[in-house]
Amino acid sequence: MQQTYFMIKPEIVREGKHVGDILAIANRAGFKITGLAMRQLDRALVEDFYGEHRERGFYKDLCDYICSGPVVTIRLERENAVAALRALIGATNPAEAAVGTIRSLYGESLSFNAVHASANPEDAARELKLIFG
Ligand code: 3AN
Repeated sequence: MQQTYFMIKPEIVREGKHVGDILAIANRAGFKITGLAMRQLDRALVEDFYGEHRERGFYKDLCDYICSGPVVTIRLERENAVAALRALIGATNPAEAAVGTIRSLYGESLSFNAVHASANPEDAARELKLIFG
């Protein structure tokens, strides 16, 4: 079994309508939810979380956005969890995400793309430690 980090971003939480649907999609795909919390993340944690993007033009806006309201933090477990969850959420840009993926269903744009999922097993371990301790 492998673990990965999944996060429902602020605009979805603020709207309050699709959190359950998104969790259900993960459960239907065979993921077990082993950690779950709705949290306002603090700025320093978010800057660390997205540290690999520090030099990118969108870094400040990305951190502002993730800190703009509560997110849902989720630890998921499944065989091949990291790759399976990346496939389930779809491409970073919802306009390019395959039909039926979470970002194609609920993402608005590249900047507001509904959810985050760890990109690789090393990131999953780092992100789970940052978020769940
Ligand atoms: P992913 O979330 O698919 O792993 P990353 O790690 O490349 O994608 O980007 C992290 C987050 O930064 C994305 N979820 C998205 O919200 C934002 N982002 C990525 N690229 C851009 C961009 N060119 N312009 C604005 N926001 C971006």
